[in-house]
Amino acid sequence: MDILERTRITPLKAGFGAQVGGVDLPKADQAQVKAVVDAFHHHGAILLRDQSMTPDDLLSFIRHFGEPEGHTLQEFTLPGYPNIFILSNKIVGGKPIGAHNDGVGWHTDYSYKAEPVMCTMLYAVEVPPEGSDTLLADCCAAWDALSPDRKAAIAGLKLHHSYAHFMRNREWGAMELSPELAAENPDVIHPLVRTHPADGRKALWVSTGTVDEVIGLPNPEGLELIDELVAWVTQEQFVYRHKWCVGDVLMWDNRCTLHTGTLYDDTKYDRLMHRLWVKGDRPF
Ligand SMILES: O=C(O)CCC(=O)C(=O)O
Ligand SMILES: [Fe+2]
Repeated sequence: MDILERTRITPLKAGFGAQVGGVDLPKADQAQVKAVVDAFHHHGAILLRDQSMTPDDLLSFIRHFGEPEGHTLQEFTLPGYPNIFILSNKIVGGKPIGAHNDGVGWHTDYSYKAEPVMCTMLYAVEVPPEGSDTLLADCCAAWDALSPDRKAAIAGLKLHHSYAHFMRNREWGAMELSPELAAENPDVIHPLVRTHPADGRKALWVSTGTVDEVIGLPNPEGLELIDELVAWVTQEQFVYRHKWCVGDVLMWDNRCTLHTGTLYDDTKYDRLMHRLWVKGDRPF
């Protein structure tokens, strides 16, 4: 059987994302892994269901995409695994084991860094039977759908991103940065329209949370433009809604997507995800 027969690729939604079937990740051969990595770089997101991955399996697999990135808040990493971050509402021994509701609100990961993470992987260990979906927006389709005039008007804009601004204003766990975190996370400027290095496709790379200014466009107009563009990118026609099952591996390409978590009834249900990041390049 050739690689195409063994590895079934179907879109997550028309024109976006790829569900890859027929692959058992810890046992995958080189050709299968290459097909999975290629699908990732060209489709914006990939999903593999029914996986059974130890922390070491997750780390070996993610290395096919690049070098794992460390996490900003080390207190929520898996003991012994600084590159595996825990998203959870669970409390063990009186202490939260992970970050809860961390990704609620449209954003792209690590956008407050000069080299934001290229890829985010979530592996579902425990999922609520309802709620907690993860939504991915296709920033390339959103860019392509703009009129030529609108594209020309916004093409050269640059955004100011600030971790301090994000942490001060977020809905859950708002805080002022410690002097150490502030020193590790200076503000950065990124283009609004980002080019994908795999094939040159353009993405409308807007975000909420870390963006506090459009360079050269004073507030409130700057932030009004951001709100308008985020509303454009996150229209239903550009969004894939992922409903979680235990064993799902979902990976998205932060160079061309926005994502958000959603709430769930955390008084009734537990959620536990392992998150891994892959280092990225400076956006252009
Ligand atoms: O929990 C989720 O569904 C999304 C979390 C998120 O934004 C992230 O891990 O980067
Ligand atoms: Fe995120």
